[in-house]
Amino acid sequence: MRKTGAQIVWEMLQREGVEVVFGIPGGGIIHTYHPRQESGIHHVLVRHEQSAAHAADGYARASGRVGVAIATSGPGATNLVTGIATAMMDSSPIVCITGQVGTSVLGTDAFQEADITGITLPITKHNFVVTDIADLATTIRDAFEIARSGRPGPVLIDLPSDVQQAETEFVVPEKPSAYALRPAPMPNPDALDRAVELIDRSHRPVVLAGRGVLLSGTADKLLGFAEKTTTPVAVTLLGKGAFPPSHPLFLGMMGMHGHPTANHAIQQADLLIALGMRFDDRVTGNPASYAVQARKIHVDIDEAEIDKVIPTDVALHADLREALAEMLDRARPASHDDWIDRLKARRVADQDRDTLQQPPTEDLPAPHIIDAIYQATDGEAVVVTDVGQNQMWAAQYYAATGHRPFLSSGGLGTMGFGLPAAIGAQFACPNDEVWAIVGDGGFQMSLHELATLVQEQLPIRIALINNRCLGMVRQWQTMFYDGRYEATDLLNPDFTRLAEAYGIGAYRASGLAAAQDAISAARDVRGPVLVEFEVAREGELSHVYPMVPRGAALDEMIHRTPVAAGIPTGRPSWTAR
Ligand SMILES: Cc1ncc(C[n+]2csc(CCOP(=O)(O)OP(=O)(O)O)c2C)c(N)n1
Repeated sequence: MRKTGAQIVWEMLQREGVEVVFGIPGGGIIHTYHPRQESGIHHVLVRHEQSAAHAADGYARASGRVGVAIATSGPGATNLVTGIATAMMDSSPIVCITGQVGTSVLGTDAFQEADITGITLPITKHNFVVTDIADLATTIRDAFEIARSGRPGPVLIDLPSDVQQAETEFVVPEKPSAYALRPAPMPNPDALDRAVELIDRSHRPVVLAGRGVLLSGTADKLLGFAEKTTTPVAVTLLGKGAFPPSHPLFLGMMGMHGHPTANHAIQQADLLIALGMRFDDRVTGNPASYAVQARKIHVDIDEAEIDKVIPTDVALHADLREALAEMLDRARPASHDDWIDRLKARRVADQDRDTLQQPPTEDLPAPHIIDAIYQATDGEAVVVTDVGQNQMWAAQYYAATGHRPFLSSGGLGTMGFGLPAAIGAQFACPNDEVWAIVGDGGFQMSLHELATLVQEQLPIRIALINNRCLGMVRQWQTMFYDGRYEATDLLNPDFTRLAEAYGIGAYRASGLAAAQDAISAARDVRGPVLVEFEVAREGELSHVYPMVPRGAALDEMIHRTPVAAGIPTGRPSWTAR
């Protein structure tokens, strides 16, 4: 049957199982939008193309499927760039479709022409310009295959307007092209032997679990391995959910604002087993002093990550599904009693320094807000963070069980990610309670999407942690730049009235009891809702602790000054995250 390029786009999206796309139309992509209705695919009209990419990314992260963003040529396409880079850094599979000027004027600086494939070359897993309609169907098939296979990532398809309009005989591609099909690497048997030998010989092993564990669906194998070999497990920010947070072998999140027990364990370990993680500098602290006593086994599906930052003793370029199954099968059972006792003692000492162990004062400490959301939702909400202190507090105090996704921009640290990514997550999990935890700075980079929430009637709960400043940068200025507050204090609008202007119900809370009431009221609202929490801009409570200063060793953490250590709150807080 003959079809236009535009019709082929929707036909192929349907065949890929796409239910929803996020975008904004324009002259360069108008032909493609025209036959959209016949496809039955839902289009979400966001208010900025960056949000389209973040929403597609949020959808992908929360559903495990490929997210789709659409933009027009020129400024529409370039507005996608930050969202694409965000997805690339965090291995999120999205396909972006951009309009382009017609092939006859390509390269002439035609109206709204931008070389988007050139611009996105370093931040996409792959990109295409389709100049011949005969290639279109196969290109879309390949784009989805490349986005989701191996280490997932963003793929961009640039579509000149004449290709969108042209007609051809539509033939369904039977399978992706050979170059798009890369078989998963199998673990090298010698490397596996050496890995198992190191595991069997170790006395102080630690597993470092990253997003790769979640992407490969190997959390159950990790649990089996940890229990069989009595190996404690620390997770990266993006690995939250890879290991049950209430498990006695769980150490917590590692890194700059990680759990002190996790960082301490890494520095004391004699073996690190790194699974689907990439030794980001926020995770290692100073690489020269990183886990110097430990041998390192690194399993990753992306060969480029191995030996990139931390030299390994055993490199396993492999799919975790194969490698971890082998390690689980072949490693000898062990108990490591001394090591586990040491870490338990350490955990008890660390617990006393936790903010939740301090009685809340008149000021509302942000950790207590996150904890109140955690308690109210029984840890079963889909949580999407923005970037900054709000992100770190959410990561520290909202335990991710793995039943529901915990979404955060880790690699790029993109402010403005939270709200649009929550839109995508709500489409991926329509029956789940979605909380977007944002700061007042990042919220103002994305609040135009309040209109999208209303238009789509998405029941997203926005927890706005308002400290009237760019908190994380201000924290650094307090701690490392002599308290010189350069460009970090914000003059904010009245956020509750702003939300109301969009037709969104809003609450404001400034003490713990009011915060708990507001959370409970917000949970009863059927549509979108905003809760603004007023928190301190100054003083100890305004900082995220603990913290590894830049350039320091991972266990050289700065802790909050203990006010009244050891006051019980009824919940062993640090053990459950
Ligand atoms: C797009 C972007 N611009 C700048 C930064 C640098 N940055 C990191 S955290 C931060 C402060 C964030 O402030 P806010 O959103 O209010 O959150 P808070 O840290 O106060 O929780 C800034 C400016 C960034 N990460 N992303």
